[in-house]
Amino acid sequence: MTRRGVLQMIGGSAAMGLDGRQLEAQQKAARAVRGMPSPKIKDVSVIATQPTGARLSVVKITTDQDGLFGYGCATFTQRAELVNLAVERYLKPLLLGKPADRIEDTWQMCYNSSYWRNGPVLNNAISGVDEALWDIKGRQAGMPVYDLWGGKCREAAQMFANAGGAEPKDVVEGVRQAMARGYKHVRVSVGGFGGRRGGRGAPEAEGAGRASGARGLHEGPVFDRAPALRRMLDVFAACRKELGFEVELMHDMHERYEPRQAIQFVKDCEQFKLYFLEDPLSPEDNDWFREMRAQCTTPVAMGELFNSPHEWTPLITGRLIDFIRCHVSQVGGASAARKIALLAEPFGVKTAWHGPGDVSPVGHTAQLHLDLASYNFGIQEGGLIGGVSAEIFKGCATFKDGYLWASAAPGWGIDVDEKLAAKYPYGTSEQGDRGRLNGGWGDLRSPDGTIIKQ
Ligand code: GCO
Ligand code: MG
Repeated sequence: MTRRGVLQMIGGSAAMGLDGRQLEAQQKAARAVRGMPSPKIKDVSVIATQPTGARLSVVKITTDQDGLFGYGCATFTQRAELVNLAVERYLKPLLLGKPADRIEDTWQMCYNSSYWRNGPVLNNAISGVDEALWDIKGRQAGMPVYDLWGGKCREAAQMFANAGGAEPKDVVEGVRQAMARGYKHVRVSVGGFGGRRGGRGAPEAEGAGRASGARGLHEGPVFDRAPALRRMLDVFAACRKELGFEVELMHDMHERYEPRQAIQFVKDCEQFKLYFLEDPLSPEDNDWFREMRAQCTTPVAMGELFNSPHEWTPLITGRLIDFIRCHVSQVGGASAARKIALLAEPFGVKTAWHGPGDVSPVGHTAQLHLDLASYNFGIQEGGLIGGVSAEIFKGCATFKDGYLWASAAPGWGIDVDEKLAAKYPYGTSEQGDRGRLNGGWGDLRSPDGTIIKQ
C-alpha cells in the first residue's frame, strides 16, 4: 500500500468509527509511517460556515505529507470575519513551511507575533491553529488526542442540560424532562437565558426582570435586575419543592448584576444547595470574588469571558471560584486550556468549559478530550451535534444517559465535509439585528436606559 493509501485510510476511517481489528490495522500502519520526516505546514485555511445559529470558524492546516491535515476551532461568532482575517493575513504567512509537530513553540510564536496579545480575536485565531496541530499529531500517531495527554481519567464526560420557561412551573417541567433524558445536572433560567437577550419584541425579554406592565424609558430590550433575581429565587424554590435535592441545579447570572446585588443573591441561594452559579460577576469586578467567598458557600463558576491569564490565575490560586469556565478558543485553544486545567487541579478548582452553540463541533470535541484527560473535570456544556451540523462535521461524540462519549479515532476524530459547509455561508440563518450586525450583538439596557453588560 502506498504512503498516500495509508494516510487516506487513517483520515477516511475516522468518520466511520473503527472497530477494534481495523483500529489495530490502522495503528500498525501509523507506526509504519512514524519515522517519516516531520510534516511541514503547506497551507492554512478557514472554513467559515453557519449551518445553524452561530457563525463558525474552523481552521484547516494541510501538511506536505499527503492526506495529513488537521482541524481546529477559532469560533468567535460576534466577530467571526475578524478572526478569519487574522488567520489568513497574519498567522498563515508566519506558519507556511514551519514544522507542524512543534505545537507549543508554534503557539508561543503566534502569541508573540502581534506584540500586543491576550485579545479575543487573536486568541481565537491562535486556537484554530493550535487545535489543528493537535489533530495532525493525533492522526500521525494513530491515536485520539486525549491519549497524547496521558489517556482517559474517565470513560465519558457528564453533561448538563438547560431548562427555561416563562414561569417557574414551566422551568420545573423542563427540569423533569431533562432528568427523564438521563441528565443529573440542569441549568435553569426564567424568561431570558444566557446570551439570548430577546431584543425588540422578543417574548422572553418580557419575563426577565420586567415586572408585568413596567416599561423602559426607551424602545430597546430591557433588563430589570432586582425582579429578575427575585424570580430566580422563586424558580429554585419551586424546583426544590417539586423535585427535591436529587437533581443538581445551576443558573447563569451572565454578569448582569451589581456586585453587592450578586453577593446577596449568591448568599440567598445557599438554602437551595446549588451545583454552581455562573458568572455572578463580570470580569471587570473580579476583585469582588474575595468578598463573595467570605460571605457564602454557594459554588461559583466563572470565566467564559476571560482572555488573559491575569483574569483566571488570581481566582484559581486564591481558591475564589469552584469551576473555571473559560471558552477554550477565547483563551488560545486546547494547549492554553490544558494549562489552565493543570493550574486549577492543586487548588481544587474543576473545569466546566463554556460550550454553547457558538463553539464549533471541532471545538466541542477538543473540550471533550480535555474533559477525559483532566483529573479535575467538573461538568460539560453542550457537544450534542445533530442535524446538518453532524453531516458537515462527521465523527462527533455520542450522548447516552447524560454523558458525552468520544470516539477512539485518531486526532479529534472529526472529518469535515467542506463542500457541504460551503453551502451555509455566514448570514444564512440570521434573523433581525443579528444579520444587520454581522453576527454581533446590539444593546441591552436597564429600564432607565443605562447599558447593561449582557
Ligand atoms: C453560556 C453562555 C452563552 C453566551 C453565548 C455568547 O453559558 O452558555 O453564557 O449563553 O451568552 O455563548 O455568545
Ligand atoms: Mg454563561
